[in-house]
Amino acid sequence: NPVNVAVVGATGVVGEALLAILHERGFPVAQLRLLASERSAGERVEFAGRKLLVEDLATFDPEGIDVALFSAGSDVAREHAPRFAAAGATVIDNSSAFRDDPQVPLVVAEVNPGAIADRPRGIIANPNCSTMQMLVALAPIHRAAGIERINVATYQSVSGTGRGALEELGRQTAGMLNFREAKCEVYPVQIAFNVIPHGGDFCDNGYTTEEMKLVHETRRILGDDSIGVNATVVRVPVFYGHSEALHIETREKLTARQARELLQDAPGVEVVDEPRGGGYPTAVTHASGHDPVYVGRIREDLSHPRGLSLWVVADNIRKGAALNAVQLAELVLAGRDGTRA
Ligand code: 11C
Repeated sequence: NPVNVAVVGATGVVGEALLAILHERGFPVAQLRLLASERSAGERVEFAGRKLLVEDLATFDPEGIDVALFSAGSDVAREHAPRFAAAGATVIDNSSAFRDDPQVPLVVAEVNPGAIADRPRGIIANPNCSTMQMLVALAPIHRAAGIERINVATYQSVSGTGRGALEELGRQTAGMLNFREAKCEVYPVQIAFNVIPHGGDFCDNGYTTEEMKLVHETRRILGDDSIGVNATVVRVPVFYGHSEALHIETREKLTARQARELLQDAPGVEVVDEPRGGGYPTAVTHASGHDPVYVGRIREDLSHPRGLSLWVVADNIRKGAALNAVQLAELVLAGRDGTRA
């Protein structure tokens, strides 16, 4: 049965993708309400060929909303998600606000879908994009051979930072090609023609918040606190699609061929691994605008008897955020218990 859906953060980069994906997948929408801050309220946004009005979240009454897809940052989620849940909606939140709340499941649709059933607060958390794609690729390997340790370096596109960052990369690139100096407003240093070893904020331990999300979210989603994760998050001048170089150590030996075969059968994964003819996935040639998590360059680590190296690429706005949120909403509808959507 169609349900009433609210999209919170409807004018953002992820909000826009949420609307496109709801439409593409034929999500059963009865009524769709688009919400944003007062600043964006009054704008019109397209859904299924119609221009819908964006309403002010602060004054919106959530009564009657069945599913609320939040993509408006942690502060907004902390303030408003509980209000929607109290009114009977199931909230799926894209921010990091609830990801370490034991009462809020943290779910990747292909990895731990069963976890959504236990949601006492009526809220489900969507993982961070770099964790999301890493675990779609690694969960099948973890199930088959057990992962002891993950070393990951990310190459994250600017869309992960939001619309302002997309504009900054475009502006700096165009400006520099015209011999103008780069103006930095979103990133602390120039992003055009550069790579920046910094995503999120720095923590006291020297890592960044983006790096620590890879540690904590991985353990929580795979349900194994013994997994060691060491991450370096890097921002690159790419518009859409995050790439990751993964080096993992498994408990049981897994050959590259075995890993390739496992991943060929894994949900949500597409293996692109014929590297000689350029058969490896990249953000631009494969990921951007597409749903799968692409895996290539699968090979055995020359320096470790149970080590594997992989290259993993996905659209951070789709699988990394909006697509997974819609998949979770689909799972919620599939498991409806009659009291909550
Ligand atoms: C980025 N992963 O690429 C981030 C954006 O915790 O959901 C999303 C932040 C989050 O910068």
